[in-house]
Amino acid sequence: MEQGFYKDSIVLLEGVIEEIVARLNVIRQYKKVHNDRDPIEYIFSRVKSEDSMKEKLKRKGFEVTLENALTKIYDAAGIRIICSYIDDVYSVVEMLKKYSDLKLIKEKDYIKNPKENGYRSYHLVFEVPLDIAGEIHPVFIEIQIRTIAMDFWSNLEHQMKYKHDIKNPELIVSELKQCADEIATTDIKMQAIRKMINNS
Ligand code: 0O2
Repeated sequence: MEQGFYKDSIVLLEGVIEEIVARLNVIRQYKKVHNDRDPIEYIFSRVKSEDSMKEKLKRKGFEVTLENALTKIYDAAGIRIICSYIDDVYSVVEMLKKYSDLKLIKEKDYIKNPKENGYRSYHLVFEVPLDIAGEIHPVFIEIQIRTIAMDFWSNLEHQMKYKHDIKNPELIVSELKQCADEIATTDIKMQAIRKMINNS
């Protein structure tokens, strides 16, 4: 088997993703059979690419080593949960925090406190005790939870990172910021309309 940057730790990173996605899917099924609303629309997951990990280690001022990738950077394993409504985002956050074996390492509410560029999302980092044949391996995982609209925006904004020859970057940044604010208003309105429909 070809050994990349993550070497045999790739098993831990893929394992932690599988474990958390499986837990989430059980809750979703459980809600469905009990006629309860499933707050999740889609779940995406990935192990951070080697190039992106090396770039992030350098950006954060760490030596490019596997040890640092697994202990200093928390998103080698990542899950993104996409919800329809802002309320759903917060209910997924609460759902995840109920797992008593997961240790919450970092929490950032970029919905209540958006980044200057307009980025909105809820980030949680957990340390997961991955049980492999009775041996416990602590593994970090970053979980990003956001609405469909926030996801649409951040995917487009993310493309800016990889384009270095953009004409009019100031215009694009300000257009994106305006879109982020409009999207936030629409997210709030959509939720209010849904409540009105449910209550009527
Ligand atoms: P990539 O290429 O998406 O993986 P910090 O707490 O600031 O020291 P960190 O890990 O940068 O450290 O935390 P943060 O702010 O929670 O960001 C983690 C990830 O969130 C990023 O990973 C992005 O995936 C996403 N993210 C954060 N800010 C933005 C933003 O402004 N725009 C977009 N599109 N995504 C963002 P990476 O490794 O930086 O990038």
